Amino acid sequence: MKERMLRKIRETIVNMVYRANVSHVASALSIADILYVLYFKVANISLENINSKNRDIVILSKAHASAALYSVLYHKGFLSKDYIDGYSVDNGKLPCHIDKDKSNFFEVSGGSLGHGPSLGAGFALAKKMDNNSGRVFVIVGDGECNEGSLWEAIMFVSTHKLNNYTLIVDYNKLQGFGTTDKIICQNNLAERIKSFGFKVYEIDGNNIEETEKTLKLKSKTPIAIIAHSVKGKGVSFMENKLEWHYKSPNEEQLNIALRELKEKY
Ligand SMILES: Cc1ncc(C[n+]2csc(CCOP(=O)(O)OP(=O)(O)O)c2C)c(N)n1
Repeated sequence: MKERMLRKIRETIVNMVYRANVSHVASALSIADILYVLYFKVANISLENINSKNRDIVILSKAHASAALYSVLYHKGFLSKDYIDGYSVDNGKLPCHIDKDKSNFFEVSGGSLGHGPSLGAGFALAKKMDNNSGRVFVIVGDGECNEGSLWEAIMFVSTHKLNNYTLIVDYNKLQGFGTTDKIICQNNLAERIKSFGFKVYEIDGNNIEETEKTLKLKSKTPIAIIAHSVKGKGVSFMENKLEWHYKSPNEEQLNIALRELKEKY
């Protein structure tokens, strides 16, 4: 069955990036499915409970892919259209990288890679201390795993046995200037994270059913999900193409992308 929302989310992403003439469209398309599953099927976050301490927390640490988060929050009804129209334009409501003060639905600010995992660890520890049941989901890129601060967070989460913490690695094998294996190889990521006492799953991060099933699992230990994904997923000429980390589509490319999305989703 086609999940129409996946098309809408992607259409909004490519339109936003085109209008603002900014980078990171492929990074956003890579995590559109994960964010959709989190906000529409798994995470306990709603208009009603947004100010409650007991709700879940979702942190997009690879915040350069903010267009995906903004699009999902818009389609979920958490952000109004004027936010989307004001993405990365003068006096607009949404900056390219996430600014937590712009909406209650942004958990943390982001842009400098490697900070989300530790911020998430703080939320997870606080939830444990408060005896509250909420879970914390942190999404990082595979290139972001090069950051030492990510490993500090993993050690902290493991020491404090924060089993309400789930790290999701968007493993699309590309980063800004090359393939992840050539820059700092992350091939044995699952074994390394496992060695810190995490329960680790490897999934297809663009498969909705598998992603939903895995994100709903609970464990006595912290969880990490290595989500194998395709950078640029859904637009053939962007898929697995390094240059689409930085390029923005022109009008012709936008129209081809929108046509393709209509066919696929
Ligand atoms: C600390 C830090 N160093 C460098 C950058 C610049 N930068 C932005 S995106 C990016 C590549 C990230 O790659 P990855 O985490 O694999 O994400 P994806 O490929 O999904 O975009 C880099 C190096 C940054 N934002 N923060």
